[in-house]
Amino acid sequence: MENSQREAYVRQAQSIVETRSSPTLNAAVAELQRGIGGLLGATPPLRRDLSDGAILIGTPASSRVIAGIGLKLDGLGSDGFLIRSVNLSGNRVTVIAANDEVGVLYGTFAFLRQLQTHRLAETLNIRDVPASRLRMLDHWDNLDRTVERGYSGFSLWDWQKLPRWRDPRYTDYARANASIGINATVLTNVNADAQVLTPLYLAKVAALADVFRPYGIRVFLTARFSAPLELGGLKTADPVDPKVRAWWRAKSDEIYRIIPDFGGFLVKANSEGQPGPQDYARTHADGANMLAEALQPHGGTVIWRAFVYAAKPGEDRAKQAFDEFRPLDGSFRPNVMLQVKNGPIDFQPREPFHPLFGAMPRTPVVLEAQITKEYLGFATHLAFLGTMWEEVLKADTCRPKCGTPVADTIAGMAGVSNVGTDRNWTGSQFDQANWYAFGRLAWDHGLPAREAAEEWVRMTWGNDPKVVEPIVGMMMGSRQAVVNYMTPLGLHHLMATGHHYGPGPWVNNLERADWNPTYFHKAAKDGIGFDRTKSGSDAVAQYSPRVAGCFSNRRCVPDDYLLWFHHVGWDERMRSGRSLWGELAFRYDDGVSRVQEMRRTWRALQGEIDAERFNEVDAFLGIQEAEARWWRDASLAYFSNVSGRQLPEGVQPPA
Ligand code: GCW
Repeated sequence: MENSQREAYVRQAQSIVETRSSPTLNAAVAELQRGIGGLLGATPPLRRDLSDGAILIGTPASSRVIAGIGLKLDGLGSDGFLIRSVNLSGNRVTVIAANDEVGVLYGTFAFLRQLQTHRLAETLNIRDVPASRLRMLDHWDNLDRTVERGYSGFSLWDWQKLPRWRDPRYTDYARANASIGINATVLTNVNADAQVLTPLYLAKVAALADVFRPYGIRVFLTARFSAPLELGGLKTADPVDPKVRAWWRAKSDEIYRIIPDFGGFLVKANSEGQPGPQDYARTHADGANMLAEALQPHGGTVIWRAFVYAAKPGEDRAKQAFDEFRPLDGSFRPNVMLQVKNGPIDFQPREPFHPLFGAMPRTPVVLEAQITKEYLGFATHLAFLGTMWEEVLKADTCRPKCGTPVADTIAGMAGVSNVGTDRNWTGSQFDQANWYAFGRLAWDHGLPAREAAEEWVRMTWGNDPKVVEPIVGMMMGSRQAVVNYMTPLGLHHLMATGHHYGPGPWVNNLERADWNPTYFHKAAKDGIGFDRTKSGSDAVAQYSPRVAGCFSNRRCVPDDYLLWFHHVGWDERMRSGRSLWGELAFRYDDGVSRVQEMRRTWRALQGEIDAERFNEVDAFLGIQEAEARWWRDASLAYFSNVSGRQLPEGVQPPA
């Protein structure tokens, strides 16, 4: 930073004024002191009185000055905040104000972000309110500390040492989350273990909740539907059985006695082998409502997942969640939310938006995204997901009318966490950006992915345009690179079995038909792609008529979703003028070229970045390039075989 700029910033951060101490306000003060001290080299003292250059933080209840200066706090809700430069008795003061203390904390982090990205204006006038009330991380952490689909070490939750040892990392986790607006965390895997609901574990959960509370983060747990059998010794978990209902009521009373602000339960039921109400011929609504009733007196919420595909064997897997849940709209209790994955299959590099968005007007819907990169190359492949989430948030549902993007249909966002015990938290330097961008987009659904990327780059790698521009560029193109070398043109679920790492489009022998890559690509002599139009599974009919009309129509459907919705002949012409086979080969090869380009861009930054992180990223990009080739070569070799077509000229032959 230039000296003159630094001095200007220092003049704006001379002291901090907090007039009532509380855990959350104290946390805000600590962040300001540490942040400003670290960034500007001068730690502002905490004062009770205002003077020039003070930062005054608080709520109308905590500060008489804030209550008295006519700030417009209505409409900010509990989480929104104002940051204003004001003149108070001749002193230039920055006010960070909110209705609730947690809003002050969010404002504090926003102020620090402006400072760290060198964008702090001399006169501040910021008003910010989150788009959704629920901004949640879902951990798929098991009680033995393994993490399902986790690529960054083990679970942060050290159950054995809890509750008495509170690892300082829990506080840092809470700080990091609060800094991006996350306000809820589900500690345990949706493939749930009932043990977490026992008194032994609940005491540990309560300790974590205590650490997170000042940072505005509420704790949720996953509830195994059969817990009344496993823990309660009952003979059934049937949701209409009075004993079962009483068991859940007592369990929730017990939880709230020790965690008064407990968030509630997240439930995966009747999906991939998990127990659920359908085991007793009841509906998802019966199950969710039973838990909702138990939580309701305490203000808790049931978040029920829509990721199911079991009910009608043989039905296109993409259709099943919609078919099961749409008829239930209106039958859930008010404290039930429905959590829907961004797309209808399963966190693929690209999917069209899930048809349930906009189709459940009487049910609060939470958009579930996967931050951990199960299908995008785990921790080593660089794939910035901000662009994926921006794409889904912007997608027009045309429900109830066109001009209604997914963002306007949701009541919250949940991200499957990529956080673990690795020293860098997320398994790679660049995967931190996905945690960051998730939080920022959950807060502001309209934030451009590029902006989230740039903020993160400035705060992580530096503010020099020499660094910012190339790295943002790499990030912005990275997800499309992965799409191209793994599953271009709307292909999906071609990953190797079980672990989902590396190519497996030839796999055709799995226990369930709808786990096989061949089920999804349907490549044969005549062509490739899943016909989901009327002549096929008719999954398109689940979208609004306008959207369905476009996806069904070869002239309207975007190339990106072509083979998701259509079975296309190998020689058919594409928009590019190439044949489908030529286009497929081109895209696979393009995916590899894009990774090579990222590598070159990164190499050119040598010397601008500390050697340790530079070398790690460089090595990871090397892995990504080798594996992009592997994907391209293996996939094209297989499809060339099935189609009986040679690789077009200009595309490198499989090694
Ligand atoms: O993406 C798939 C994963 C499973 C996961 C499941 C789900 C937690 O392969 O590991 O289980 O989705 O979302 O429930």
